Amino acid sequence: MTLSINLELPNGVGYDQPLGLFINNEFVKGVEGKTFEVINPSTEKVICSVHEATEKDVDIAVHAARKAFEGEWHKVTPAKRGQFLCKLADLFEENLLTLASVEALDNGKSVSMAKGDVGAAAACLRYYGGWADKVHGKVIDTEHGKFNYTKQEPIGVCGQIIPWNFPILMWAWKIGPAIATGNVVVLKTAEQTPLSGLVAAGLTAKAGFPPGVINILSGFGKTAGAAISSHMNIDKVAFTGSTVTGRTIMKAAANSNLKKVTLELGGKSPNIVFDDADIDEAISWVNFGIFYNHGQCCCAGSRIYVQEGIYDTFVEKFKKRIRENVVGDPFENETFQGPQVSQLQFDRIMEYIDHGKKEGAKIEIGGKRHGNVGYFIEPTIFSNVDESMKIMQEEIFGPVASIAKFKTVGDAITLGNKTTFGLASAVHTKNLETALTIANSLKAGTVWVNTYNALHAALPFGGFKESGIGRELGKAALANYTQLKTVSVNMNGALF
Ligand code: TXE
Repeated sequence: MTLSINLELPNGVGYDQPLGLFINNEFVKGVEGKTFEVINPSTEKVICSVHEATEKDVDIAVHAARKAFEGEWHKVTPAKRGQFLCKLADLFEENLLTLASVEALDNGKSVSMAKGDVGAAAACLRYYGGWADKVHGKVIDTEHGKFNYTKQEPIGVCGQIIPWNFPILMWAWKIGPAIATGNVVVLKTAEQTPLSGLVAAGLTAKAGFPPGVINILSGFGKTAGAAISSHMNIDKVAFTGSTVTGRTIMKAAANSNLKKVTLELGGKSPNIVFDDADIDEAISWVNFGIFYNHGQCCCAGSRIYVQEGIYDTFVEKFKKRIRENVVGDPFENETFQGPQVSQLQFDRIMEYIDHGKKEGAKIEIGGKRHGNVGYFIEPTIFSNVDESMKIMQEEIFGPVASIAKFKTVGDAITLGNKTTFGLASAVHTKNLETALTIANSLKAGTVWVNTYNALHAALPFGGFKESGIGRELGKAALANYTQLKTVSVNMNGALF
């Protein structure tokens, strides 16, 4: 099979899609010669096949990365690393429409939403480009005749495993802080969505990164992913995906070389609306919180709690609002919701919907497949739910909201925290005291007030409880990719 093909997309964008594994700044075939098909979730048809990385390819990529880390990359100044990242950000922006269109084709999100992802990915790369020469240690005084200082050193070869819900954005979230701090990476994209990551790989070579610094592999979790998490020559693994796989990766890290682990996992985030909120604004945020990206967000506001005084009005208005969410072709301008990413995800979500019905929850709207081609699901709302139900406890990762009533601030806090997850949350109210009481009481890595999905490259993002370990974005993410060295100098020669 060839190493690239020319693709013409429904919106007229034509481009060369790389198909190989990106190792040492070159696209290559996998050692075992395997390939796998990439499916368009809107049409269920094959887009193309890409080369598949197996354990041996992971090994080759790790070797290339190690060589770069110990060699040329080590000598590149922090300022230069920052320039490479900023150049890459420029290239993302220059290729914004192409990258967004590839994302729409492969993932199913609308081109307009995907443009937002590519813009945010460029902003993230540029943000970390800015940090590259500002990561410093400290001088620590202890006593006369001693000189102590700390250094923040890169960890080394970082394995990175990303999911399919935000392919290009997760690529940037992982690569930005790792490269800014002087590491090298072997990144595996998700098997459902390898295409944009390969286009971006080609851009890294154009941005001037030396060979071996950024390596991008297409492959499956149980083979390439497992090889990364158990590799003896990878110093750190960073993962975004399901909690189940997060546990597997942590075990593999423990059982191999105790590589450092950071995890960004699932969620079941509460979105709490008080009687005094601006109801129309709150509905817009609640709608965006759960139905954005077809519900395929780790921070999706899937548990909606509405105070009793406005509950009935809220449900009616919310249903009306949802009817305006255009479900359909990602290449149409007005589309808000495209297909789910795969047949497997479609089936999982439909099973949850069935389960909700069997458990006695009431479908207010939706609940069925949309159309008969592609993995489209109607935006769905369940009411009459309680905390014991599976649909209130497990991450559905689809366009399915559950809505329940509460009475007091105390009830809202208790309900909001009734989950093993702790990624995100939100509160809608005009009362500052209520907002801050909720913000201080919810056990979640992010609390949004009168907004939702308000992510920014400068704002740390990550989970309490079973939603993860470590933080992405912001200055906080730099700590995921540095290790502290303490140097203590004895300046008077004496033993004591
Ligand atoms: O996830 P996996 P799946 C949640 C969401 C979804 C569920 C299942 O609830 O319904 O996970 O999705 C790689 N060793 N999220 O099955 O398995 C895999 O190849 C190493 C939440 O797609 O976690 C892919 O690159 N790697 C989420 C990545 O892990 C392995 C985003 C994610 O796949 C591996 C996606 C293994 N043994 C799903 N097995 C979020 N937090 O945003 C798989 N992988």
